[in-house]
Amino acid sequence: MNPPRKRPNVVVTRRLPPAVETRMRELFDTRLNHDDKPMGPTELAEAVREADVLVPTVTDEVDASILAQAGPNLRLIANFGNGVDNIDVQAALARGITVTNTPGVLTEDTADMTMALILAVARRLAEGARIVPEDEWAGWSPTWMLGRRITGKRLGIVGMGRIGQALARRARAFGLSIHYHNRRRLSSRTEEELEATYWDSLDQMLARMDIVSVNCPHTPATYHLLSARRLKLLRPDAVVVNTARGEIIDETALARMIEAGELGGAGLDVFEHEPSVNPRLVKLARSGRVVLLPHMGSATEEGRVDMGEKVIVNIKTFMDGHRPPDRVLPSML
Ligand code: 8YV
Repeated sequence: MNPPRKRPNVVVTRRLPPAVETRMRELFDTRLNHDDKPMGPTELAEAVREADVLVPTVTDEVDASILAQAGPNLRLIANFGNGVDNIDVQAALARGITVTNTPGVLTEDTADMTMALILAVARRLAEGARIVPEDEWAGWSPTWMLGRRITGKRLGIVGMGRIGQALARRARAFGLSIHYHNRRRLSSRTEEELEATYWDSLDQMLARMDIVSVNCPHTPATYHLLSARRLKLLRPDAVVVNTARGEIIDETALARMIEAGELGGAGLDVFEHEPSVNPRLVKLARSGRVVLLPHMGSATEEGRVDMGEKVIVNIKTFMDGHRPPDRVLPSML
């Protein structure tokens, strides 16, 4: 008889929904982070030394120096999240560590939030929502709190993966015309279905859009993709929305241009140095031309449970000796 297989030692770096934590404890020898404090380099190094499987989130910087301290048992990093820019995937793969993520289950929620930010900036939702509770409403006026119409405007989507396409579907329903730039052009069938126009040149697309939404992953190739030079190509009343990663936009250049009236505004859910936010953007948010959210694009109860389920399936499949469904491959980086 084979000896019973040892349950894997799984270290989870943040609190997850109770149903997910309970199931993980049933299946694995799971170490939870009860006080939910983000782990610093010392705690992360300790976690990778002891774990067979690490379950990090966007708040964990699993870089090459952390991975260099991994113990011989660390075989899988099952990221609780879609983006894997918090992990040095190349360094992990070089050490024979498999990396997985949670694609698909946060697509609709993130696309909803992107659409909400487009509306919030164009129709001044955040400003308006402050006025009644702060007792500042003197009554209706025909010339007060005027935003900009959405219908008939051009939306340029930078990164037409799952989330970009889900956004395109929503935006069509709001009467926007859809334009996109992507590493790979979509099939003509999908383009027709989304009524989307492909731009091979990002620069040319940017110069013609009323609203630009960033929906690509953060990789070395997309770092500051919306650079100061590219932001200058935008129309002076254009709005920029980002629910992907802060690093994709040069935030300082963005803030400078909005301050100078060279851009219409921005709606941002993600920032380069989370949780700190560029003070110039914060100041602009007080004046109303910028709407800032604390990285809550995928924050729904259902989404978090689905993400947890994906993490569990990835770990279980891997531990059973099979290829986990959501492996991150070098070609995706
Ligand atoms: C998640 C995200 O909340 O999955 C992603 O890439 O940006 C977020 O929506 C976060 O990553 C969880 O780790």
